[in-house]
Amino acid sequence: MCVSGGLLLRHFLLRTPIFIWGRLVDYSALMAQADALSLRGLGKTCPNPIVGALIVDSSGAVISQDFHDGGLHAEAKAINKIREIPKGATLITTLEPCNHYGKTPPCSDLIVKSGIKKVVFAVSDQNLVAKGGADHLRAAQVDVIGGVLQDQVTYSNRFWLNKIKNNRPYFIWKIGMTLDGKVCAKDGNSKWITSESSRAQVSKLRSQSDVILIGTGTALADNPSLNTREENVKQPRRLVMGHRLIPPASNLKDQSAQTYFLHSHNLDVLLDFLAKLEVNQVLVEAGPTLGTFLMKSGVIDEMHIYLSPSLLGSGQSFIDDLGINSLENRVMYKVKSTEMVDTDLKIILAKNQ
Ligand code: AOF
Ligand code: ZN
Repeated sequence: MCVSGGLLLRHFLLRTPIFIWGRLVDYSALMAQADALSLRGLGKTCPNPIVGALIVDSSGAVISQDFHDGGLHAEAKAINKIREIPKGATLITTLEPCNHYGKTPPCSDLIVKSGIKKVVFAVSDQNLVAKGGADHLRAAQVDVIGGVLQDQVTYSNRFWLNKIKNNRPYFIWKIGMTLDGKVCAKDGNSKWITSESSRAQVSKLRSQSDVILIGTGTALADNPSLNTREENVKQPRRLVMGHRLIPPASNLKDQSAQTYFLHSHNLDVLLDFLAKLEVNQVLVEAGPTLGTFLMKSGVIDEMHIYLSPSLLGSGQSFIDDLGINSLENRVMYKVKSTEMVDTDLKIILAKNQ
């Protein structure tokens, strides 16, 4: 059975496998592959989205795939890899193809020229200057299906999508703490609260981040480098917020990565600066002072908590007084996932996902 467009049918197709030339093609499985591919662009694409694209032939076999890494758009990279697009090929892409002349010509035009007659995408383009690719393709007789695996891909691209919606980057606060919420012992030692495997995960998260934010307090107390141990990646940019001066010998002043010093305690100044950097996402590795300030300001979209199965009883808490006196005013998050990382429990919490 060969299936083609039609609104009702399309609605049906989003939930069920389909057949191409008698073969079963499950678009959600292919979209999951494109989604996984897109994640390889994390930390490399700002101010733009992460995007993964696959081309399958009429039998449903993947014949080309690529992802956006800050250069050409994913669809263009996947198309350019094949000399001649075979008849009956389908493009699977996590984002609706763009429809504008920006750094590159519109992907919608390239798709039409390539002879691809079917495009399946997950999330509509929310960028006002680039949107409209699906309509352009349909007008050129290309069969277009949108919304496949939309929730999953929306989550993967939450940094870019939220930036468009909220006009500010997405903030992730990473905290390694004891069971009683301590990030530093009474003697001032804050190193190695969490396991080696947890620290390796944080290193990876750094490599996927657009900028890492700390306060001068953490800079002076811990002298962190904030580098990633991942190989073949650019070290993430570092941003230190606060008025105190950082000594020239500080690791943050080494040549491994670009570091910005923002001599301010003001949220608007921070957001203006981040807008100039055009980042989609900020990894906050701050201590309680800056962390509490950002939490009170309402910008912490997500927390990654590494909970060590240990107790200190005394020492510094990860968060200070939020000025909340009643339960109904407490700050609520949703648990997105839990995972054992060696001996630690990792909890990802998000506000609006
Ligand atoms: C990307 N990569 O794979 C796709 C994008 O700045 P420009 O000219 O490259 O255009 C960026 C816009 O293009 C972006 O905001 C999004 O709307 C659309 N699609 N962008 O960087 C891609 N497919
Ligand atoms: Zn494009």
